[in-house]
Amino acid sequence: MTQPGARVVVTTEGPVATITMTAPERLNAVDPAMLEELTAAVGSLDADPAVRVIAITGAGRGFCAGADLGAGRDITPDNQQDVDLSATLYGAGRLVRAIVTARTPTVALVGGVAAGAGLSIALACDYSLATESASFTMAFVKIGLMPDCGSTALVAANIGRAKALRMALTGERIPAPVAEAWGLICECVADEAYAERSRALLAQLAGSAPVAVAATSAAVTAAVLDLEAALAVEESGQVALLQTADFREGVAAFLEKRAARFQGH
Ligand code: LHQ
Repeated sequence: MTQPGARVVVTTEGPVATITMTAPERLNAVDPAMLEELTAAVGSLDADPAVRVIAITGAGRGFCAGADLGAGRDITPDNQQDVDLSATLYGAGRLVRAIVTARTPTVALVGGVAAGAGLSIALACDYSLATESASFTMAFVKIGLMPDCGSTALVAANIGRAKALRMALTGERIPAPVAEAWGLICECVADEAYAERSRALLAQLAGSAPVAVAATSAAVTAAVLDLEAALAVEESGQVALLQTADFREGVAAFLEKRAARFQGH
């Protein structure tokens, strides 16, 4: 168990390890330090043979609202904001890569909204279980960005190009029951059944043959997902978009709770 007050809390119960993103006041939006801790936690749990399943979840009413759009805002001049979010961009890419390549089965337990990088974290896992009241959004378009953190590939691999473009171009919030029907996530359960279903699923995966499970996940992933190609295209595109006035306007509009006025530069 990590120290109290930590933004990333790791608990283990027998063979089941749970990583909890813990910034509930911002729906667990992630900053570079959290991303580094999350990646390190996935790596060390994956290397521990006593751990047979890794769950990733969020504290409070959200799963993860993506990059922390307020990170460093008060302490860095405006023209440094891009630098800060680039660190988030690459840090989130490393986390998604660590989850996708983990040999231990990974489960996203999604009890609330998953947005931007939060959506990628959920979809990177081998299994995504959500409550009926959870929701999923690519969000990026609303702040003048393109999807990143592998989501161009992760989303399209699950639901196809048409619905992936629908999510990417509208930023609409997809309710968990619809996400399940589309194949975006593995399973959606009634809120009151979520705790029990989570326990049963984690117990089942923890009892599966570890080498077979690792081979299965790697094979299915290899068949449908070129994560490295997606990350390369996304990261070069996003680094350019982080320099735009439209991105700065998008973030300012979100933080000021108003509609963005994009100008195309
Ligand atoms: C937040 C956030 C947030 C800070 C809610 N940050 N505070 C990485 C880096 C580099 C390049 C770009 O790409 C990336 C990856 C990304 O993830 S970019 C995408 C970043 N995420 C977003 O754009 C999503 C922003 N959030 C939202 O659109 C909404 O909050 C959602 C739809 C997630 C939830 O809406 P509601 O349920 O209505 O909640 P809310 O908006 O009222 O948020 C609750 C609080 O959380 C609120 O703070 P307040 O003090 O007013 O209670 C928000 O400001 C805060 N929050 N997301 N990403």
